[in-house]
Amino acid sequence: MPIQPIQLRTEYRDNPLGLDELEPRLFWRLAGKDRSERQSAYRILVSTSLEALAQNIGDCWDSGKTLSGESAHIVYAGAKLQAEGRYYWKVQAWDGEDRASDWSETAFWTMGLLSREAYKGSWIGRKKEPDADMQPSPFLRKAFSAKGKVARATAYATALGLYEFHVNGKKVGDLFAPGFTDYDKRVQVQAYDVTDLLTEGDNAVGAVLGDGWYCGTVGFLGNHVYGERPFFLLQLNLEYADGSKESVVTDASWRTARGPLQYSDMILGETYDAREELTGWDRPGYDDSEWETPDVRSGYNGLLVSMVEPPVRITQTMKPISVRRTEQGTYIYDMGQNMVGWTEVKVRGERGTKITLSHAEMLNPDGTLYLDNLRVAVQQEHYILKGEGEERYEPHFTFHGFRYVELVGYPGEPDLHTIAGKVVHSDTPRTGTLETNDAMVNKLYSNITWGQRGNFLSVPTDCPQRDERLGWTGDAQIFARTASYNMDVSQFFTKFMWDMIDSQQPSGAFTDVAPDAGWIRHKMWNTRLNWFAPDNAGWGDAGVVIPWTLYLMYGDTRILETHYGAMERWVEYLRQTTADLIRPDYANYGDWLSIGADTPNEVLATAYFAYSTKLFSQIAGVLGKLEDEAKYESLFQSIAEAFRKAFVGSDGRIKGETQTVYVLALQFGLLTEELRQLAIGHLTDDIARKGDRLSTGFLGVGYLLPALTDNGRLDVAYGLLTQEEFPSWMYSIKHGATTIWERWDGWTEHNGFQTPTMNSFNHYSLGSVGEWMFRYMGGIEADPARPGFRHAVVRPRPGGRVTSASASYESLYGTIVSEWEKRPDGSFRLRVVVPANATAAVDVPGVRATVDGVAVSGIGDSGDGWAYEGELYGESRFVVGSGEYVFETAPGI
Ligand code: RAM
Repeated sequence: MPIQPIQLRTEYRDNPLGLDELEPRLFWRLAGKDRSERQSAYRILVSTSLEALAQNIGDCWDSGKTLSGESAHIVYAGAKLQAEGRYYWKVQAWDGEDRASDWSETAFWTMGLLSREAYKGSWIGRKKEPDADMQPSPFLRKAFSAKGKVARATAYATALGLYEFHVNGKKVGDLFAPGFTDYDKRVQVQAYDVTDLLTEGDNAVGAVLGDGWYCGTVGFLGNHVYGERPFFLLQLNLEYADGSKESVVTDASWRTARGPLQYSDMILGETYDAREELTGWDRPGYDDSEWETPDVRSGYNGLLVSMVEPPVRITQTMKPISVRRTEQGTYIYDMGQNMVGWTEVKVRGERGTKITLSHAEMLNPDGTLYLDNLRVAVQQEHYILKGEGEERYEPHFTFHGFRYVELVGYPGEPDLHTIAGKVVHSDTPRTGTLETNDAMVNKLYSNITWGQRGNFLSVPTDCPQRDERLGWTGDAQIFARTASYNMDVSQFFTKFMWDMIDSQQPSGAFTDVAPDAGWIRHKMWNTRLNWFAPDNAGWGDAGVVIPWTLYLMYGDTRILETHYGAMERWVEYLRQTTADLIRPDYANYGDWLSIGADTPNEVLATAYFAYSTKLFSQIAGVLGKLEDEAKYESLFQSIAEAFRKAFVGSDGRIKGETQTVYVLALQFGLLTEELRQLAIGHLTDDIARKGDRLSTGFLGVGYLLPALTDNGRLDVAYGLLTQEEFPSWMYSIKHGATTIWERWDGWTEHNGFQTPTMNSFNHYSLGSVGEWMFRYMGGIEADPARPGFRHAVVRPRPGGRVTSASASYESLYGTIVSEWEKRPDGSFRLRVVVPANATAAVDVPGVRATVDGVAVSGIGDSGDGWAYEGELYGESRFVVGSGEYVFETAPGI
């Protein structure tokens, strides 16, 4: 059997709807059982007709048999795509021996409306209630008649605010739509196929609106950041069986009313009065004569773009592990996990009874909820019963970060089945797994993934509980590589780059927070301190680091092309605001939340300036812009030289002498060979002096273990990984952490809780060690020359108390596995799986290797999917094609 194309995707997605990308990229994987399976050619057919496609007619595009091994990012190159077009496609592949596969199954995508003029509707909302401080959520509805059988119905919906869309009594779509963008500049539009929900004759559509990021509380910026109240826009396009067309759009003919949602705010929680439910409001035949005429907004100047980010969904339901009755008669539940989302509650009781659900991450020593770290956030729901048997309730436009839930005013005796925790985040499917022989290391990895689940909600937020929850760019860039091992963040970060672009300053500066939520525009930063300035080192650099990460992990060159100019402006901005290539002391966050170490701002900022410049030169190289590549490489060399002159002594000591100055200089390539040797000595001396402990903050921590490992001190890296004394990762785990904490000292035995003004227990930044765990410990590394894991480097590094590890990564080509064990006799076993159409270089720690139990003799090609390249510094190197291989090395090494 030759290879077979499977899992077709368009723009990284399964059958996406409403694209506005005129040259969408196509992806597939290849299934094949033999070793070294590869594709030598493909043929793609695209048609608007399933019948034509079945007859192998690609009337929109027939790529012809194309000699190419590429099976990802194939750019559509057929007839011009039309608004609302539905495009079916399939692909055939040829293997290395030129044997043709069967045609794949058919996939499709649809195009969106493509032009502003195509939106015929108006933005509608409900007038403010004069006396209410917190506004009730508006309900909107429209009854209409479909004059015949509906052959196709597509709804294009969005809101300034949040919306929940309903069609004939059914809720359609996902959570927190349309997502967080800079609403002054753009809003995402969601497309839904609602054909099956409509009937001939009477129908009804409706929406419930939430304030969301548009007009509700955003972080600590207060409310009304973009607008005063929410508005909804709908274009429902109907195609009848007879070919005629009709649209139902939002306009003044809709009806609006308030319903049971007294208020629902991201940061301030929700109150729901079930007595005010509008039963049947989203169905035809409902009497809306008492409802009001909606308020029509005059217009909107931002862009209407097709949804790029993955939808927010409930991905898991958690059961509490215990419940305890307090002296006050309330009940405190422990979910067993610090999680993000909300609680669903079941209740029976008298009409008018009010119950309250309160959420917290930690407990005070007296067992009460620790609420001090929430600042102005109120993680509470109030539910007022209608008293009609069992009632189930979960909130609508709010979310919380919590492990503990307090139930107040509950009628009767609640038990472990009364509540359930709903885990809510951007639905970025899991791509990584990692397990070792060490339970604490496994727990650390689990905590890292929970940090990501808890904080990737439309944008990468810093924390999910207090009044902040903003897209801090420094946090995002340091964690981006870890994030992309854990989950498929291709679309998530593609969208976030638009947020960064929308907030990029005219000067070229990328901001500390994106979307900047009006913060810069409204000059809400403190100019004297440069606090919340637009260009902090390690924050603004996200504008270069994130596209580069998407290139490495997904082989995405379009993201580099699209944002090339913006990245160039950033590097030029940095260049122009330096004196003699040394960045001024203008990086106020520094190595944020480092512990017992103060990295000088100018050292840190100059190092990051060099790093952004170097990445930009590499990006220019990838895009074939050779002049720029040379120009910025030479700028990088000059910055490195200026850095050494200004900050590095001949003894290799770097100004500040913190662990972070050493690791940044080492990892960004700022030192000469001689200085490198000296610097690694100073770094390890500092670690030893601190009792084998770290002192790095957000920026240093991501490079700490890589710097040690790359410079021959794997032993020190493992020592830090498994250090259990404060400050360390394991310290928090020893004290019950189920997520990564914002601060090393969020809670300590000696001081208890840190200052409540900034003490999140769910912040992923210090979890950027996940990158090292995959790249070095697990050993799954990307090769920048053949990115996206077309060619992987598998190089596991056993050490410390970690004697076995199993890592897997779901790449664009399929699953890569690196599973190893170091035995007490020193022998080493490694199982590697490489997906079809990919290859890997495998470095096995040890010599005298065998492959599948057969001793390797001499350098060369085995003819069985692998080639032995020989021994190198105590390692054996193989190059392998797809398939599964078991490598072993002799004992005693
Ligand atoms: C705090 C948050 C965030 C960080 C900024 C500098 O508000 O901890 O993670 O990026 O400060």
